Amino acid sequence: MKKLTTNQAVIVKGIAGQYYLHRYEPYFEGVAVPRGIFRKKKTIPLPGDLIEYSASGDPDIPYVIEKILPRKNELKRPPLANLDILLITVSASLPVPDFYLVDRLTAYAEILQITPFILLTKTDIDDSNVSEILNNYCPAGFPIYQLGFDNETELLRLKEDIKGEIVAFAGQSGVGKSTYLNLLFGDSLMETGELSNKAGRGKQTTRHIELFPTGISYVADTPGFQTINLAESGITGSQFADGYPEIKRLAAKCRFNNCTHIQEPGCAVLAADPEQIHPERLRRYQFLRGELDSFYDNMY
Ligand SMILES: Nc1nc2c(ncn2[C@@H]2O[C@H](COP(=O)(O)OP(=O)(O)O)[C@@H](O)[C@H]2O)c(=O)[nH]1
Ligand SMILES: [Mg+2]
Ligand SMILES: [Zn+2]
Repeated sequence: MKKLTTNQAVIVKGIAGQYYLHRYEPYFEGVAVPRGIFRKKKTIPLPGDLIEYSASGDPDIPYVIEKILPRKNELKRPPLANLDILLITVSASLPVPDFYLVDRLTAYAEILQITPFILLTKTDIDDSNVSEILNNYCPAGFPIYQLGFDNETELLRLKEDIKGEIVAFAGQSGVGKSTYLNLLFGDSLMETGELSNKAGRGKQTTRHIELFPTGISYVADTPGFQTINLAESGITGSQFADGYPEIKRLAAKCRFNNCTHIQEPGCAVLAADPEQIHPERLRRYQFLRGELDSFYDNMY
């Protein structure tokens, strides 16, 4: 995340037109309403937005959002701006890894300029799948963390690498998202209860996304990334291919510059070694690409 100055903050939550601002350095917390101009322009502030604020003079709502800084990315579902890192959680034991889901999530993240981290959990229970997962995702260059209840070092390395960033968990149910959320931030998540109560303003039934300042980073309390529909997100076939760093690297050498890497002659991706792109990851890419291309073909 960008370093903030003293008139800037992060929106951590918005309820009924009021926005909860936070900054670590120097520490700041406050409630704000946007200037009228946003309403006219139909710009809706989102959690994760970096904003500039000023004092309003109103003791109930002491701040005004003057400006939303340019967004690095904007997610529709869940509604969130400027996500830096997606913590894609995969179990080395049970549940059996859903490689298609991991591929869709990594591609989605890459396309939106979110860094995909692979959190490989339960390595203390079973490490027989570890090398397969590493072989699939190392060629892409994604940071991978081998986590287990016996591996404190790797957890500390992860903690260090998410410092100052806006992060969210993703992955199948049962892989350890809640477990590692607590292992990473447990104590500080308790403390943020105070901020969220203040933000609660009585009974709140509608679903909203909230970023928790964890003392280290901001973590989204979203269950929204257990699945991702690429076509629904408006991602095209060629964008999808660019979501694979190892394909992107090789594609420059394909004979055709619109190569889909499915069956073209002179395709450098099809000709690559298993260390450059894992054969199963390539096969899954081809399946997902075919699915995406036929979705768009059928639309017109
Ligand atoms: N041994 C071991 N168990 C784990 C690990 N991560 C998660 N678990 C267990 O797996 C189960 C599901 O974890 P949970 O965090 O609820 O998964 P979620 O559905 O992704 O939030 C729980 O019983 C956890 O204790 C791990 O690294 N090692
Ligand atoms: Mg959970
Ligand atoms: Zn190709």
